[in-house]
Amino acid sequence: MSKRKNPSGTDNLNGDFCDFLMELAEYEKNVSRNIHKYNAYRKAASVLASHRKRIESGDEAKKLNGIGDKISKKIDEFLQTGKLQKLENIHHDEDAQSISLLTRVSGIGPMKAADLVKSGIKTIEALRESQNKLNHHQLIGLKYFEDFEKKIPRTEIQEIETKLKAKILEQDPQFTVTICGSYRRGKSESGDIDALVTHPSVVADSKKKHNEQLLKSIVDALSGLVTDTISMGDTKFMGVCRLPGLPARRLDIRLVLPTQYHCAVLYFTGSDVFNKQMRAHALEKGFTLNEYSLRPVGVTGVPGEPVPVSSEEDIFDYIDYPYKKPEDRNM
Ligand code: 8DG
Ligand code: CA
Ligand code: CA
Repeated sequence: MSKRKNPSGTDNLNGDFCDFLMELAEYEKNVSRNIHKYNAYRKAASVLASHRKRIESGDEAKKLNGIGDKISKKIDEFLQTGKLQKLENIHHDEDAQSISLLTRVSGIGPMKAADLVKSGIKTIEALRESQNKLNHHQLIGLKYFEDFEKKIPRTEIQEIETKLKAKILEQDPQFTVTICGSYRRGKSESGDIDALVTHPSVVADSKKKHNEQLLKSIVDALSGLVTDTISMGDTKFMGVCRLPGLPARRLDIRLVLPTQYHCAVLYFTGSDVFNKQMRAHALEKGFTLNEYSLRPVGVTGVPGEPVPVSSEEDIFDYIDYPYKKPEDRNM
């Protein structure tokens, strides 16, 4: 039996189903570009992962929230034959495989990947011969393709966090910095680094120019750690960082308003499945929650003014949702 864990840290007794559902999800996102099916497969995988009993039939699975007729039939097929014909077909579809491969390059989305495959570019080597077809982000994605495929060990992010905070706070001690994403959820490895920064001078009516300069001053302070810039605006830096002798890593830095900091930390901590669940709960309680604010929704359906939030716990409190530590948000 598999040793896969579910979010509550117990063994995932349905790990083999989750694996094929996640593979189907990726196919729907990258090849079919059907975001609804992508979400449906991921939701089903998440529900099965936290189900504390091995599922023994499609009918049994169907009783769970988020598993309908189609997925229940796939579970039966998998239980009876040990495989799924749909996945077998996908594995033998060369164009589908090429599209999936090219979407692994940072900056190449499903559309661009399909375009490239249509024009005969089907491998990373072929892409290296056709760099004129790529924009700045995609070129960096290609340059670091092998590095970006590697997971980042937690200890390495800890080291980057220490350096990042030291350099930013040295610039101005009024900055607040939080590394969010899977790292904040306590994962032992992460795909990239999601940093959030705020500063008292970032106010609702502050000029774009001011925020742009502030973000630039942060990135300048990180010279030596940051090696490439993918893009930089007034609220978001996308780039690359690396520690000496180690692979290059994707780093995003977002500059947010102090009043919106906790909503942003909550949102960018994720997981995105957890965010969806929490947003749905907020709606049931008459609130709308996003990366910026928590707002009551009036009877007319029009959101009101944001409620004041001074911690992540506040947000849970307002909507009567039992507080979950970041480590318990790994759905
Ligand atoms: P990873 O990098 O280790 O693979 O995992 P992650 O840190 O959970 O994922 P991420 O893609 O870096 O996104 C960071 C958080 O942002 C995520 O946990 C929740 C939030 N988020 C959503 N929806 C989306 C979305 O559509 N795109 C991105 N990039 N982030 C999202 O809730
Ligand atoms: Ca991340
Ligand atoms: Ca990210």
